[in-house]
This record gives sequence, C-alpha cells and structure tokens, in this order.
Amino acid sequence: MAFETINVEIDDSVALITLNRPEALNALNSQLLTELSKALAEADQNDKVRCIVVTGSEKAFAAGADIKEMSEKSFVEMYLSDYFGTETDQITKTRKPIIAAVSGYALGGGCELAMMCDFIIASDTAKFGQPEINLGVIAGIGGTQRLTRAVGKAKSMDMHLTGRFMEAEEAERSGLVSRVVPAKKLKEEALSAAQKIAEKSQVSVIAAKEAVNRSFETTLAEGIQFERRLFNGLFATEDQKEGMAAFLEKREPQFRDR
Ligand code: CO8
Repeated sequence: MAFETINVEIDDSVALITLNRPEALNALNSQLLTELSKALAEADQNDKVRCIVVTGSEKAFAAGADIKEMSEKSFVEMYLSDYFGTETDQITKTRKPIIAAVSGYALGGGCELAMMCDFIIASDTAKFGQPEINLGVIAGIGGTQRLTRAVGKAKSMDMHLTGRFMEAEEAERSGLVSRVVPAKKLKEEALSAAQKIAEKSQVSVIAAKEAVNRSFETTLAEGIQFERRLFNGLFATEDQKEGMAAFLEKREPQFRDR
C-alpha cells in the first residue's frame, strides 16, 4: 500500500519505517498514525520481516501530536472518535520487535510513540519531552504511564509538570533509551541492532518481548511464572535444540523458527 506521511523500506528481514511530514517536524496527525499503524500491521503479517525500525528525520523524530489538527476539537469529538486510541492500540499490538531510532525532537506524542516501541536508540542530538502542560493539556497516549515506568516518578513528574526537555545523555542515564550514538551513525546502529534480532529464532524473540512486557502488567510472582512457562515451552522447539547444539559444537546456529 502507498503511504503519504511515512516511507516504508524492507531490506532483507528488517522493515524501516520513516515518518515523513517534514513541514510539521513529523507531528502526528490522524493520517500519519493511521498509516503507521497499517504499516506496522503489514510488517507484522509479512513473513519476510523479522524486526522493525521506526525513525524520523535528523531534526525531529516527531514534535508531538499535530496541534493544528487538534486545537479546535471539542470534548465530545475527542471522546466519541477515541482520538488516536485505535491507532495507538494497534501499534502496541505489534508482535515483532520495534526499535525507535530517535534523532532531534521526540516531544509529546512523539516521545510517547518512541516509548510504545520496544526500545529506543537515540542520537546525541535527541531531546525528549512531554511539554503538553504548556498547551493546557497533559500527555494523552501513554506518556504519564510509560515515562514514569521508564525513568521513575521524580523525573517523570518534573518533565510532565515543567515541560522541560531531556537531552540524550540524561535519557540514557535515566533508562529511557538503551544507547546513544552520534547522529550520523543512528540509522546504521538501529538497523544493525535490528539485523542482529532478525538472526535469532523468531519464536524466542517474540517470547522475550511478551515476557518483558508482562513485567509491566503483573506482579513479580506472576511475571516469573509467565516467564518460566514460556522458557519451558521453548524446549518444544527445534530452535532450542539447534541453538544449544550449535553452542556445544562451537558453530553458528541456523534457526528455522520451528
Ligand atoms: N503540531 C503541529 N505543527 C507543529 C508541531 C506540532 N506538534 N511542532 C512543530 N510544528 C510545525 C510548526 O508549526 C512549524 O510550522 P510552520 O512553519 O508552518 O509554522 C514547523 O513545524 C517547524 O516548527 P518550528 O518553526 O516551531 O521549529 P523550531 O525549530 O523553531 O521549534 C520545536 C521546534 C521546539 C519542536 C517547536 O516546533 C515546538 O515546540 N513544537 C511543539 C511541541 C509540542 O508542544 N508538542 C506536544 C504537542 S501535544 C501532544 O503531543 C499531545 C499528545 C497526545 C495526543 C493524544 C490524543 C488522544
């Protein structure tokens, strides 16, 4: 399907989705979020794709939800349309891993979108923020919840209440991003991480993603039980036999997703 606000490139087993509304610093409007959720669903269905990277431009991953599109909406319009709800639910349903490669601004909905991905690799120019407070609103697609889980209450409150931005170095130190790389290397680093993931057994990759995500939804005891069941279950796969045999035989494993 042809998209207007995003570009999708599939190379080998990695889908690279680039947000493309440069005139608005990739602000998220209904069209972009619909296209992005469709592209992710398609990548999830595409047997060739094993990992997905979502990125923006050097200046902006995304500078938030589109203020022009939202500004005149009424409560009833927002509520009845479940504005952005369907699309963001679809994004977080993606089973294959998604890496956010963030350069420049990741603000408001942009920061929230990055946090919907499985992990964030940031360039040294990245700036994260939840500045909705300056617009007389608050975060609306997960920011108060996901940022708090990522960086803790103190920093999350600070960012949501003052609207201040967090630079890449602080974001890494605080656990919001997994690595920081020079801006010029961002795409290469994200694609190389995605390629590494693509080489694993897809069964264990999806199990790992499910288990880590479960830690946000349940108690420690339940989460550990969930992990143990998945771990035990993986012994029913050929890939477990292959992975362990390859280690013992000192060779590279050949995973077949079985
Ligand atoms: N929405 C719409 N247009 C935007 C946005 C945005 N969020 N951000 C930037 N733009 C546009 C500007 O209007 C400008 O367009 P134009 O040239 O036509 O005037 C163009 O992008 C370039 O922007 P600037 O000239 O402002 O560029 P600067 O380099 O001077 O500044 C900033 C960059 C600091 C990023 C600045 O653009 C800015 O502050 N942007 C807004 C950031 C913000 O407040 N984001 C939060 C938005 S609200 C939100 O995300 C809520 C999410 C939850 C939605 C939930 C729905 C249920």
